[in-house]
Amino acid sequence: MKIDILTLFPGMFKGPLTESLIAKAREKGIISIMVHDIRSFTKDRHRTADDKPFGGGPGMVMKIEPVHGALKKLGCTGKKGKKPLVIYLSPQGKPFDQQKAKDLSKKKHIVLLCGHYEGIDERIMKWVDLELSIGDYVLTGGEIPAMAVVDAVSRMIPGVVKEAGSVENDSFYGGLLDCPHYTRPAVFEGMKVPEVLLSGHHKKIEEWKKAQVLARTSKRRPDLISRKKKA
Ligand code: 9WO
Repeated sequence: MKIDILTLFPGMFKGPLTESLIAKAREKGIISIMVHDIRSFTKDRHRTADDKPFGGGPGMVMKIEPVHGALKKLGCTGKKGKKPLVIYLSPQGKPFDQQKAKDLSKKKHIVLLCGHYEGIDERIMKWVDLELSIGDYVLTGGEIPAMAVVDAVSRMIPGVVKEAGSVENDSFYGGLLDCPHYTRPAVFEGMKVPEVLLSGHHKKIEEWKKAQVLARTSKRRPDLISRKKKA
């Protein structure tokens, strides 16, 4: 899978893309992720990427020409042919969830467009296929949400996370909260690990996990239980 990220702040992506499982998946060639600086598509002497909003108001708006130039270079603006899926990250988008992550992980090529300041000139929406929100809060830009999408989508691609697909995603646990986890030591400052986990009794362990998943989810996120019943 190919992921292109368009941003005015490419440096923000260095950490998340060069550490841990995402870095490994890139090295293995399972995913190709490229970050492009929108400013490099400006054509004026001052490399202007933003301007004052028409109609007044606070802050700055990202200019359409450099963003359009970047989308054009990635083949997102043509009339025909297989085009990448262009996704804009904004609080106005549809909620991004595990199902969306799974769906997107099957795409060949996606482009994540990150706005900053008060956003991008609305006319850019002509080339945007999907607007996604990772939650109901406003950030300084779409960069962190783009990283969240890259991370969630990448781990759904076979080979990125060990045992992906089988264990949590398609099983009973899908759509519900995870159970608690423990590792050595078996006792820490007097706190014991639940006995059943040390018993070696696999059937009882599975039953315990299932009960934990249901108890936690109904207590903390009852909405997920009613959603699952409907699905
Ligand atoms: C700025 C602003 C200032 C005053 C009043 C309202 C305002 N809204 C915004 C705004 O939405 N700015 C955005 C900043 C423009 C697009 C990029 N930015 C962004 C994306 N912030 N938060 C997101 C985001 C994206 C996906 N999921 C959650 C949040």
